[in-house]
Amino acid sequence: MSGRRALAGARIASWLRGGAGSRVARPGARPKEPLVLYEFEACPFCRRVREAVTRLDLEVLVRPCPKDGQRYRDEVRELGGREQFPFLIDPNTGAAMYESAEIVAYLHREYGQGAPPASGQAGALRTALLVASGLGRGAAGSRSRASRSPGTPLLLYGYEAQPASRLVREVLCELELAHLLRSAAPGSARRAGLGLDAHTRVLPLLFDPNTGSERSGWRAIVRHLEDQYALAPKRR
Ligand SMILES: N[C@@H](CCC(=O)N[C@@H](CS)C(=O)NCC(=O)O)C(=O)O
Repeated sequence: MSGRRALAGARIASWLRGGAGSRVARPGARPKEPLVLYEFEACPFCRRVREAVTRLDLEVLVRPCPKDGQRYRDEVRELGGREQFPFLIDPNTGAAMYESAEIVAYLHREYGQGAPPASGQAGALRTALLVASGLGRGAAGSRSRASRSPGTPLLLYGYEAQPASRLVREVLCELELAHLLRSAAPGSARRAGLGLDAHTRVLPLLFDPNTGSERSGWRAIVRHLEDQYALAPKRR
């Protein structure tokens, strides 16, 4: 699929989500340790949680668990008892939980001010809208591909509703590459330190401590991930 079509699909998803995950809103206390999130990109329930991560401007260690993933799924079964996603662990409080709406409520309670917006709450219609929002990206970010494991997690700056960030997260997910996701949506205090500009240094930004490299923009990041970690080609 061409980059333009992929971006269009990601844009439609963000548009259908009505701005959820596009900016920081009412963050509260900051966790000392990053939260740990087991999830996969194409899972609509996981998106509900990732939108809250953006809203609350959190830093989360993501361990991607695509459908047939080999790397982290066993861990989830051992820690939580079953393979269901999203699954969150908060090392700061010892909390571990499934259920996207419960996770979102928990994040708002611990790290926000006030209740989550309607888009972050459970309900048949809200869930249907979440599912519909992903249709433009088809199966991208749902199945694993053989990959090399990075010794140290990668570091990604981006945010949920940014279409270019989504294209990067899809590849991170398919290759099961653990990464520290540092939210950097409009309104985030992190943006000032990134030296972003309009052309050469843009989000998403990836730092790879394993190779000492830094990449800006989805095309350069995806190329890096494919070159360094993929052992099987992208599905068409
Ligand atoms: N009610 C749950 C539903 C979660 C759910 O059904 N997740 C799917 C992925 S979208 C899942 O875990 N499927 C099992 C699997 O992927 O192995 C929630 O809101 O978190």
